[in-house]
Amino acid sequence: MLVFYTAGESHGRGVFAFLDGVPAGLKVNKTVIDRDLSRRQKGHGRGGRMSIEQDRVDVLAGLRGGLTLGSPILLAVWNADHENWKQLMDPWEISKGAELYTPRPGHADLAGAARFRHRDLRNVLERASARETAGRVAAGGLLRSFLAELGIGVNSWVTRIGTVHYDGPFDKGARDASSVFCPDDLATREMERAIDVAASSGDSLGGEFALAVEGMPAGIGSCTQWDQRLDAQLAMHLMSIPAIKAVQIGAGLACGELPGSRVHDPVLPTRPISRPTNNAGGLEGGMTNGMPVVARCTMKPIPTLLSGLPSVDLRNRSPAQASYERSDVCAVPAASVVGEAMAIIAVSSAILAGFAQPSMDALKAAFEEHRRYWECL
Ligand code: EPS
Repeated sequence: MLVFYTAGESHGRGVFAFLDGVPAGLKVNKTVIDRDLSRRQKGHGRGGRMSIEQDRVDVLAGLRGGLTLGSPILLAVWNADHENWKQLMDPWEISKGAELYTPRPGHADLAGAARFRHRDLRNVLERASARETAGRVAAGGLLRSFLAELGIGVNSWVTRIGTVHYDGPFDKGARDASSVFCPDDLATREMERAIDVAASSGDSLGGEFALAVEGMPAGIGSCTQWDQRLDAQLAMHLMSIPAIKAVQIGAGLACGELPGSRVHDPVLPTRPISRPTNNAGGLEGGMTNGMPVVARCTMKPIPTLLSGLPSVDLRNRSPAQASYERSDVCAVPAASVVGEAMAIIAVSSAILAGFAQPSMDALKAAFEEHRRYWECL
């Protein structure tokens, strides 16, 4: 079983990711993790904080000589900005001056004040901040090596910023050349423009990204128990990304409009068995069906607005404008990288549940035996 958690505050010392259940003997590639961390920091529309940070993974436990030990893994991404917040974020004694009392609509501030009875909303936002997703990407970057050993790859790309939509094919080179991680030149320019227009009026923009998991044999996940369904796990992992408001698998919403004859993908007598269409998004009955696993996530606009949304000062309930220090205008490209990490974690978790082995060699042998079985079915 894979255990994955994060810790850390946005302006504290760093963000940390804890992984347990990764088999021994996995060769981990630091460059792959750091590349993902760096991609997460990019994207047209990112704010001032990203010019302060240069995220890199620091391994605190669980690796020796580039290989996993089979013991718990602890990863750190240090916050360079902590230097500027030392007195305000000290674990023992803090100086005053950065308290917040006016909740930002759309952020965790108000609900967190009710949940934890914090008066100073900074105590909520420090953990609710999407800075936490650096820990997710570090963990996902490590597990990318695990999936690669099994012949599985995970990619995402941006398909919408505001009203600008792209529904063409995926191309990795084109995505990596795009300032908004959209594999199309024209759409990239229009998306950039939409972000600039939002920025110039003190506003923010959301959007959508797609992701695909390739190389999965059929039969990963399970139909026997609700929480073992891979579609449910994938949706939960993706929905947990800050600001994600909708997750669709395969044809998603369109399935509700079309008759069965146009939704269900025919089964062809090839070897391995194939499907001419992929409306199911690679998942049937909570298990992979041999087709790429395909999902889409919709992200709401960033809730911290330069223009300031109407709110109240919780000290006296008087009307007040939500506070603004600095913020991203659009973080959909960054979220798409977090989406890859969360999909990697969901899929790795399902594989480890199905093929639990303490060493990578034994797990690989069991997984490859399963793949051969599927390919000859
Ligand atoms: C965030 C606010 C901004 C973002 C941050 C998420 O940070 P700050 O409050 O320091 O200006 O830059 O995202 C990150 C730091 C990151 O690494 O993604 C928020 O309120 O959620």
